[in-house]
Amino acid sequence: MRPVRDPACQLLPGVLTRPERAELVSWLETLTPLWEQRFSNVRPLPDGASQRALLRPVYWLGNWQFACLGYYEPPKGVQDRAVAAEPFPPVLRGLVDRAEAHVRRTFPPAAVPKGWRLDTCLINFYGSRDEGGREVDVARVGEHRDFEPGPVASLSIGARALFQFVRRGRDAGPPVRTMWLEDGALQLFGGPYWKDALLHRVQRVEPRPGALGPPIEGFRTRRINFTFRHVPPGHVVPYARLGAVARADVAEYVGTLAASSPFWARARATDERAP
Ligand SMILES: O=C(O)CCC(=O)C(=O)O
Repeated sequence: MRPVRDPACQLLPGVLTRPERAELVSWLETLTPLWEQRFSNVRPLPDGASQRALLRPVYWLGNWQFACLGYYEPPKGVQDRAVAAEPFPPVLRGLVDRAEAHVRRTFPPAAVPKGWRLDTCLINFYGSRDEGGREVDVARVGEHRDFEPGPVASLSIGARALFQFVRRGRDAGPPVRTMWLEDGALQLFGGPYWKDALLHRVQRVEPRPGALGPPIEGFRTRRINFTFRHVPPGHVVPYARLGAVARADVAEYVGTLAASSPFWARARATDERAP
């Protein structure tokens, strides 16, 4: 890994070897991503909101931030937000160890909080949805920020994506920085400017024939992004210890995950034994 000009916002091309990429693609095929609803089905919807599916299927490692529980958002939104999930497979563990070492070597020290580790991973599946036989492109993410503390590392595979940083409240104006995220590239950003003052978004993903990753009913994936973040371990809750309402919110998702993941099958069995 070699540093680039701005230490708090870097783009490192080609971080995976061919065998690592092949291992990652085979491992991805074992996953059953979830296509979550944005809000709870057991609690009232927020004022003015209507229920909808997320634009894309997802899978989480380290901890799962179910959309219906609200995402991890310290300092207030930390309880029952991050549910203990599967560990990283060896190929991602190796990449994350290299990324953490690179961040510690090249980032401004003030941008790396004490205890920071890349212990959480959101895997986003970008592509098109089948709507009555018509392919509808939903490969984008609107402007937002990631609330987990410290730098994030983002690995892309598949079709390249147009990624932009924009000023908060001025997203119709010119982007502050535009990057093409290519297959095998690792993007790193952190610190108060890139991570907190600006928002980021994926504007579009280039076309690509065929499909990537596991089969997902009604969806064709052409890009997969892994966003690694940090959630302090004290804020990660095992499924069996989630509050009763939160557990009811996610029970069906956990049932789906348990059907193909030994980790989630154990989490669910532990919950069934709980008093
Ligand atoms: O897909 C990407 O490159 C960015 C994903 C992202 O912004 C996020 O997961 O918060």
